[in-house]
Amino acid sequence: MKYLVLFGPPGSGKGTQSENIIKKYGYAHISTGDVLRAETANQTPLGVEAKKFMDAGQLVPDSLIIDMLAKTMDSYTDAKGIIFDGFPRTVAQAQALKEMLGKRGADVTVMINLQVDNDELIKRLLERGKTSGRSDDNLETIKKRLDTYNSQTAPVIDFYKEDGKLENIKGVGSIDDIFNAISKVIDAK
Ligand code: B4P
Repeated sequence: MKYLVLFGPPGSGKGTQSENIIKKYGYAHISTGDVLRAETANQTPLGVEAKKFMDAGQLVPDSLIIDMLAKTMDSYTDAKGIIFDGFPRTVAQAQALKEMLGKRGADVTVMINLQVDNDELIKRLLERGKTSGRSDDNLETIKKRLDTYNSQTAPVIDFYKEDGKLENIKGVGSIDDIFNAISKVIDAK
């Protein structure tokens, strides 16, 4: 089974490209953002707690996310592959994922890092915010998310670089061209 980490700053296209990977490769998909939004919509205790952080442009605490991910992953034992979309977002989450997979005798196959500059990210998120109903639909929250990304999430890149799993892909240009670049990386693994 392949274990794909799809990584990048807010608005880099993780969700968009995950849809393409699912269509072409039939992999299972775990988006921590989607799971959190569903928990929030259903007003579960986790959702109520998570909403406070998401509304403030902050990360949801590692302990909540790691428990949630372990439960979700256990339901995908027969998949050809799993896409981790938006996870890990901290070095502690990356370490927890390595442990979880290690218990299955497995490891991350590749970490795909979508590289997009700040101006483009802000433009995309403001545009998405017009219809998404997400909390990051305004410049203030978007800037907080980008700060959080730079301070807490970007260090995850070095974790995977040192582990020999990092593949950088330019995340600007047509969605199809970016997907072709991602496909080449997946096919090579
Ligand atoms: P997520 O749901 O992961 O979403 P995201 O980072 O905002 O966006 P993504 O990169 O998927 O971009 P998209 O494809 O939509 O996170 C939401 C929140 O959940 C976080 O803030 C955090 O609080 C919480 N959370 C999630 N996981 C967590 C974790 N592990 N730990 C702690 N907290 C966690 O693309 C954006 C827009 O750009 C779209 O409108 C799309 O159409 C457009 N677009 C995409 N590709 C394009 C291209 N090539 N050109 C032009 N536009 C493009």
